[in-house]
Amino acid sequence: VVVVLALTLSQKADNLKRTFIARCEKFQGYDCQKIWVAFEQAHVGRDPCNVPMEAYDPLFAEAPFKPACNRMMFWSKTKDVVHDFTENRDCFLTLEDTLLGSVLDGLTWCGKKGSSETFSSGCPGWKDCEKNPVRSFWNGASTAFADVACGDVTAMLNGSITTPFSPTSTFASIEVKRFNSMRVESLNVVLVTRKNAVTNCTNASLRNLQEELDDGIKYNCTEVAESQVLDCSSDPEKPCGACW
Ligand code: ZNA
Repeated sequence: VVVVLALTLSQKADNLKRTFIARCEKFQGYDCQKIWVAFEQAHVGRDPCNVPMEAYDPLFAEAPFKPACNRMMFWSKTKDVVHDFTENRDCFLTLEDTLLGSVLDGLTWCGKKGSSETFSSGCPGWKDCEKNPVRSFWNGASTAFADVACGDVTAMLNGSITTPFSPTSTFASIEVKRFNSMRVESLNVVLVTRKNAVTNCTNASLRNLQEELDDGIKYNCTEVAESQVLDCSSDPEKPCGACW
């Protein structure tokens, strides 16, 4: 039983590497083996509850986030609709459209003290401990991606919840704080609404968002029906500026 279990575990980690490399190879001009090694060294052999986000700095140096002024899209609680949109249209770029974001999206991984392997099961969950390898990666990636934000920045937030700008979200706790008025001209919130929307642009949490912004960054908010976002993803002829 122990042998079968050990085989299953190592096979899962092999799958993770295969997925990582296959997704990475969709991007031209990178050494994916080298990127994998930088990824491994961030978590391998470490206590899976004690991986700081700085552990990923060598990985971020290997495949840096490049600024895409006026096209950068942040999001919170809108994962499906935002990626449906960015997969179909070139208007905007989310973190998950970058090399490292797309390679690791949806994956779970960790190391173990005294082991040189990467595991893809038996890893701490998002909330089990703060410094787990997955959460630290996304915190570090969100920091680095927000640091290069420039021009007019867009954020897709969820108008079907009472607190679209939640203080505990990555968007509020990390990304907004990194927007620098030297680089970022404006933040444009797209508040995605459904028929029974509970929130509009006058929402209290969005007032907090405006107060959080670095002085000099302009702020706009537009309520957009989810159906309108989906229509625009399926119509590549429609100019990006006509979506909302
Ligand atoms: N692609 C990701 O898995 C991911 C992306 C994870 C964390 C952060 N990001 C960045 S930050 C993303 O590119 C957006 O710009 C920002 C969204 O983060 P958020 O404001 O915290 O929004 P959210 O919808 O609460 O969380 C985003 C994602 O984080 C989720 O889809 C999950 O993958 C993960 N997550 C957040 N909270 C939990 C969680 N996973 C498990 N348990 C949780 N409690």
